[in-house]
Amino acid sequence: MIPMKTLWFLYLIMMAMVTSCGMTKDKAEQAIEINGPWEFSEAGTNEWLSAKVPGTVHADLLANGKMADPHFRKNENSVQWVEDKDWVYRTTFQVDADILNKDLVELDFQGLDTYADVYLNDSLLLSADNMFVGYVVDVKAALVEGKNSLRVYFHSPVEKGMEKLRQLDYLIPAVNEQAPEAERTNVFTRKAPFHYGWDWGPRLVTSGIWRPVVLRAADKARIEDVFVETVAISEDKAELRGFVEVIVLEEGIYELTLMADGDLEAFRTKVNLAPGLQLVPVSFDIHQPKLWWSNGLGDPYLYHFQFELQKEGEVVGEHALNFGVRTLRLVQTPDEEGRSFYFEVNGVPVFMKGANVIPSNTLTPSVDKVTYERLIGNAVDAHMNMLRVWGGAIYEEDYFYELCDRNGILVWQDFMFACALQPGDKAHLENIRQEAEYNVKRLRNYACMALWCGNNENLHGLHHWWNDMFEPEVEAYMWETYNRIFLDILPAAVEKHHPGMDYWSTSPSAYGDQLADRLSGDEHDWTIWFGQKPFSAYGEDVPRFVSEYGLQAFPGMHTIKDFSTEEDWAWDSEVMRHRQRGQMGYVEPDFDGNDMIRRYMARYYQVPEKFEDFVYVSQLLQAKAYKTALESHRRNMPHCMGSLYWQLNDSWPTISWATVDFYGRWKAAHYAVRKANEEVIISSVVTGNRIKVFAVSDRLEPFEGELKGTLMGLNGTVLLSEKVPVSVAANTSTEIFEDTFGAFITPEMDISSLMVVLELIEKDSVIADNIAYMAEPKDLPLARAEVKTTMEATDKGYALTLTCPVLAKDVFVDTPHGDVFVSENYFDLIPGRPKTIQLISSHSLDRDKDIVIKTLNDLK
Ligand code: BMA
Repeated sequence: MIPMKTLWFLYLIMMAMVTSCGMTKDKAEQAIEINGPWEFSEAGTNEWLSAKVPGTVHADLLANGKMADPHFRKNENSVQWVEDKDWVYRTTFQVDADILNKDLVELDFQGLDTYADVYLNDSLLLSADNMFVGYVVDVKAALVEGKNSLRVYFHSPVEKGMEKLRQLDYLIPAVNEQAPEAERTNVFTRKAPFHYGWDWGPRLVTSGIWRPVVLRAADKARIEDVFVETVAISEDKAELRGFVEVIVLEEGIYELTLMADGDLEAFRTKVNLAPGLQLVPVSFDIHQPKLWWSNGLGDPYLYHFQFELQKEGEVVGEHALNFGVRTLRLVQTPDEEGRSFYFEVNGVPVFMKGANVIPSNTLTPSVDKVTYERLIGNAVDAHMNMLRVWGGAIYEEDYFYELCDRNGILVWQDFMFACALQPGDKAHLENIRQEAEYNVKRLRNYACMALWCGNNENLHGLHHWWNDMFEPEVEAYMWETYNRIFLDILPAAVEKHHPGMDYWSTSPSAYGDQLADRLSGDEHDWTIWFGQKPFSAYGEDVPRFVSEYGLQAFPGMHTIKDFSTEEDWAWDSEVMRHRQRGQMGYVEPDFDGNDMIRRYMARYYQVPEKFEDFVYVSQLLQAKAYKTALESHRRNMPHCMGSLYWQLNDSWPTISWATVDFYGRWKAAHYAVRKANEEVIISSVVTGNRIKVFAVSDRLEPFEGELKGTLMGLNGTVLLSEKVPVSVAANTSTEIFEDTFGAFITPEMDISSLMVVLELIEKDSVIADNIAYMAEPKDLPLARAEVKTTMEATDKGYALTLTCPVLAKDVFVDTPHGDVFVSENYFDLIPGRPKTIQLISSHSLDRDKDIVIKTLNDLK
């Protein structure tokens, strides 16, 4: 019934369709990437090996066979020495007279990780200490014609951090760093916090040139940057304004033009510009604009803007920009409960369906474009319209935001601060200011940018985790530093460079920078998982916007086989304990995420003995949690207007909250999320003998339909089948039905043997469906399920049809190598109703040998 959009090969097609914006190609300006060959060496050893730039020392050591694969078993432990060393990268490059004669010649280091001394022709050019900013240095005088040498000396970030730590007589908390408490240093260094280990990722404290190094040269003038914003949209026009930032090297009269989509002249002006950095204001209208919409609401149309700067008829600067015309705001209006918290796109309140993202690899430069496309593809397939770039990692690559722009995925963007406090010295604060300004400027033109958020859980931590850790004067200093950064420096950077964009000082919090209270603002609902509440708690005291929640599962066996050997295959083996980073000593000594999975499993499922079955049920458990959460949040619309679960992806093959694993394999939960995120869903609440059915619709128009309810036994006996007309309201949740099961459920009946199949019918098609059970899976009297299959070849693989006379619960269709995409999986096969799914496969499959079917019934 649901059109199957998720085909692996579509990622490749998408990739081909996506035109890369990449680096601006200016005719006038020259930009040459210094791409080596580069080599690297441990400082002091003079043993040079080939290196990949952009990259990391870990990836280079791995490529040169000098380091074991940290993703395999417990190898991570054996690579920790890397973080204690200093590393040197070097290359040479040619410069010709043509470049040297330009008015401006610069080296642009777009990402140095992190404490780096850069030498050009053996002279110190730059000392860097923030991986999140680019460094641009004038090198006209330092370059020579012909061969030039570049050497970058990276100091051990851990050593540097320890030097700073030793200067203090107190500790600064950093709860997730995987190091003894007195040796946690990530807060001293403006470097991705998760490199130091997190509760889902390894500790790989990298060094390296992680973003390109580019030699840039310009004559007369150069367009340095632009900023464009949509001020207003009316029926027939959009009003836009902004400015163009020009570096002027030669005074004079310049002409600036802006062409939209090739031939539409949007703007033209003549200006007299003096040498230096100049801002040229731009304002223009677009008539009958094509708007940018978030996924599900319409096309995310992007205009192609081409800015051109001319002097005396000669083009001296160009700048290309793909721009989405849209208005967007975060609406926080007082209401009966507190305040709203919702995003309005082009005037339409939109429920945010999405997830938190982390980097797809700890070694972030190793994440290639295909992986980014897969990541955003997985979000689109699951009907998401928002991703949160969480604050413990990196300000993502431009390609990430380009893909979000093209696919209508809004971005909640954290600044890179998470679960920790910060030092308050002047140099550190100044470093943060520069980082904020740099990244706000870098990302401000993306249509997808929906919110800047100061940090992740730091305010929560100050109140709940670290309140008794400090002497009073240190505590006061911590607060002062907190306020300086999150209530002053960061919002000032947003206001200065991204006017009109909303800033939220911390996630989660209530209106007015207060502790989260569920009455306004956003919430991280960890009462389920960390707080051990039942899944039903997702539907109680529902927050206004849930920006985190989740439950862990094991990745599938194919992935487990990739990182472990058979001897490790037990939920509590040494390797599976090592892989599990969520330590929860507060529950019980030595309690970890694996124990928590098991504990939750026992509440809802019979805990299987066999590891493979345990893995399968862990995924069903997670899917059940996310289905319950999403349906609860959406049923509570418009009180609740967002549901971003923790987390979409993994940074290594592991046991985590992710719904898609490191290799891109979907866990059961991703299928569940896709279904619960459909444009129209029906969701029921069964209490005793009563059922309430809700329809949640993201459509902007109301519609009429019929609700069909079929009460049946798990063995297939139909007790009742009825249709009632229903009206579904636009862009909200509507209760469409409430009744008792009346005579159909008698006191002597075992109601756990019943199920209700709910279908919402519009114009003879089922547009949404769901199944209500009367008992938890562990208490369902499931019969032996003999699932019969037929298989037919299609042009993309195979169509597999399954049938079973009794309920087959949580049907998992698997193939031998885990390289076949199954369009729908982990579904309940309704008694007597055949279901056809697609197997997307590039190789041939034999139904008898290659199709493996597992059901929950098998485990009884
Ligand atoms: C949230 C996140 C992360 C963490 C996750 C799971 O608080 O912000 O810091 O990984 O929970 O614990």
